[in-house]
Amino acid sequence: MTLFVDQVRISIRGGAGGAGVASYVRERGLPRGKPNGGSGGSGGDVIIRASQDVASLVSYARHPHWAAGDGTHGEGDLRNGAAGAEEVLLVPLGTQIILEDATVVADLVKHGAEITIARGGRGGRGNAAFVTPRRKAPSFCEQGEYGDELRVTLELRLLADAALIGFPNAGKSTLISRVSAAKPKIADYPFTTLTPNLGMVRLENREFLLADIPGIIEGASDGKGLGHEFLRHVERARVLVVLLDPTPLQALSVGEQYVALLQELAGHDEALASRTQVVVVNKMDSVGDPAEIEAWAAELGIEVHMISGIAGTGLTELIHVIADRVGEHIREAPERDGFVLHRPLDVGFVVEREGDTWVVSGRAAMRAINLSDLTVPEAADFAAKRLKFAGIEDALTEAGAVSGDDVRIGDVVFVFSGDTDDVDDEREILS
Ligand SMILES: Nc1nc2c(ncn2[C@@H]2O[C@H](COP(=O)(O)OP(=O)(O)OP(=O)(O)O)[C@@H](O)[C@H]2O)c(=O)[nH]1
Ligand SMILES: [Mg+2]
Repeated sequence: MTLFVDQVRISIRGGAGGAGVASYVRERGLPRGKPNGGSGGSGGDVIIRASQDVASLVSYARHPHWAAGDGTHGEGDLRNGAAGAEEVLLVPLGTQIILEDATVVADLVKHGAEITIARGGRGGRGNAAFVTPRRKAPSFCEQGEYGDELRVTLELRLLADAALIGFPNAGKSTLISRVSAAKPKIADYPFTTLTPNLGMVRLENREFLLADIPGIIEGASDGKGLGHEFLRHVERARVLVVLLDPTPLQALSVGEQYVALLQELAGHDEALASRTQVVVVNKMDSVGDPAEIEAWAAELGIEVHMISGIAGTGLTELIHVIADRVGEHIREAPERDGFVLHRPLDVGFVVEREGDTWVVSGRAAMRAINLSDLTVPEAADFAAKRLKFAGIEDALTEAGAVSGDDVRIGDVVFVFSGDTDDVDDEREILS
């Protein structure tokens, strides 16, 4: 049995940035030469990319944790650390990426479409980067930043050209096995097919991708049976092939099956009810009465194709009809558009009150205090300037903080003073 996974939750971490270093040129006779501490390398990003060479999400079900490489630390002599390797997760075409708050951030439809889902942390700067005319020998440096960490759900929605829709036992799997190389299980009990089968149908240099999904029953769109879970795979099919079964294997007549199937499709997604259809009555080798079926079709004003999957009658004509409808659809809408949302990078901060303490969180706040040793006065002074530069000092004042209040950022607690010097002279290194 081939394992088919169409929804999987994974956790992802961008690489951590390497730390900067504080070091000094060694010169004879001088205790401390010029600062020459290099910066840490940035952490690698995690990228999710669609690839036509990947057929399922099964490898992610087996391996749900992914991380990009960490940057290495800076060294003396102005040597910067190396950047961490990026991690690229290849997924099948038609994969959607969904955040924990249910936002769909990407729908990767085309080969090569990608999203940077987790950014690596910035490398910390070495002390050489903090030299200014007023600060000739900084003794502090930055730590590396952590990379983004998140959980996402990958959800596959097949991109078949045509999809077979029918009640269990209608003969969907038999049909796909006759017109393509797909080899699904076939049996006369309902829900023989448990996961979708895909088959490439080729005839006289025409071709289209056909999907066979588990049978749909009444109430499927409310979650009954198996079909519901798989309806998402017909959402993007250009053409729906509605397969009806006239034999006593079905409790409903052909006409009733048709009505019920359309109801389930509409219940799942209104747009599905108006999708191009090819209506087929199968098993005409058995009990079907062509005159009766013709009369029913005429009454509804639809075209019906009568075939026998087992005997193979009517199949060539049916394939041409499906290929025609698929072709028309492709001319109208050549590309199925995916998308990638460009989320603004989370660089902000939030000020909250916790008892007597002001708590500031967010990336900008962590950046401000991301120095190697805040007990060094010049480092603490620099952190204060950064808080001002990032607008955090103003935000605290606005929130009601006064000199002497405790402010906590991450693990660091300090006393608010709100009177930091002007920061204009260091704009570049404060960011
Ligand atoms: N007489 C007749 N029987 C058929 C024909 N096509 C399929 N069958 C029979 O109908 C039964 C169900 O066939 P499947 O192809 O497994 O049906 P399915 O629609 O895939 O069923 P599920 O996977 O359960 O949804 C089997 O016993 C088939 O042999 C046909 O053209 N004529
Ligand atoms: Mg089947």
